[in-house]
Amino acid sequence: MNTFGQLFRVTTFGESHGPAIGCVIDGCPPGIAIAPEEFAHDLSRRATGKTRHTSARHEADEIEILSGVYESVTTGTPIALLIRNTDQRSKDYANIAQQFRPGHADYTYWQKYGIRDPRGGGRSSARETTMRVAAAVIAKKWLAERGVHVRGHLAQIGEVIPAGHDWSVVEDNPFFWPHAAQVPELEAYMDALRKSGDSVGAKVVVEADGVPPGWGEPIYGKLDGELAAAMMSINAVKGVEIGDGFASVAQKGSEHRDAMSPNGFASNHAGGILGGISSGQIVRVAVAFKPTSSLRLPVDSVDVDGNAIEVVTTGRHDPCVGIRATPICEAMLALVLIDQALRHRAQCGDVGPVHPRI
Ligand code: EPS
Repeated sequence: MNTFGQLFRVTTFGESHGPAIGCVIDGCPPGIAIAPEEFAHDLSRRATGKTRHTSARHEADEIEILSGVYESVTTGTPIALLIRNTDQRSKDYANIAQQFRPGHADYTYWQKYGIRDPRGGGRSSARETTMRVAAAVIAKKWLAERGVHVRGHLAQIGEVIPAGHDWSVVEDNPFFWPHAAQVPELEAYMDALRKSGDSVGAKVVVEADGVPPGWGEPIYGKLDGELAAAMMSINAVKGVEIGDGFASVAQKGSEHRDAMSPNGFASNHAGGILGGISSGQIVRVAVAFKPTSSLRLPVDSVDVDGNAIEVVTTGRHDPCVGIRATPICEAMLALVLIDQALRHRAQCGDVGPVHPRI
């Protein structure tokens, strides 16, 4: 399955070292103004090669709009977006073409299909997430026209957590970190990690403001259920929390419930979702990324013939793929929201709530 969404359907295609990656968006509303240059900002936020803390691969990530847009406005017909790969170094993968990297998808792809494209991780590469971000540029635009805004930040790298929270600094540092004073500490942490040859996990928090009450479908199309599936579909994701998430386990009901008054909700433990439907509060999602498995540190493994071997991965790998993941999680949040908004409009006739909101 390479398609996501029911009414705003995004199909991505392509491999990391193939000639190109791309997507087709079917069901996009007509009339959204979108020019090729509007993709650059989010694509660059996600891209490799921008700082020493991410993979050194340099891709221009230039979007070609092949269809569905006329005179910079969406027409309602399928939108095809293409990005040509230009900086593949497939020889980096020659040694591991017949080997399995412990912790990597190359073993499971091989078992499932009997064949795999080992170059750059093929389809399982983080390169695929480029097209999610591209598709979400259009979704974000449609949502913004309806007062819905999506943003995110990094909330943990390894054992380091933010010592403060200021949204205004998130876009000014290479880590999407919400506390500027810690950036030198993170730089030193990542430099030491990179030198050691190891990798580390990370947590991203994304939120959507302005979502009206009513988006999300009971029972199987729950907003939180679809958000979990969307985030889990990103490579390297191992956990998703909505609102207080796993911390809810230790809470009492009297603490977890969000008191209501004519002035609104007193708190937001629920993460803006009740019964799978948006409550009108900020929708908040936390996403856990595992440490990258492509390491130059040797590890025991097997080859395709079942022989015991020692694997060493060379190449330009991210020591913490979560560092680039904030725009990807934002993209999946936007794609879920536009799809749910269109589904709500299809059934209920409008994107807004039925009753005045509290
Ligand atoms: C990736 C490995 C690296 C990264 C790549 C994701 O690929 P390569 O070995 O070809 O340099 O550069 O990320 C991207 C190219 C991208 O655009 O995100 C992996 O194994 O997932």
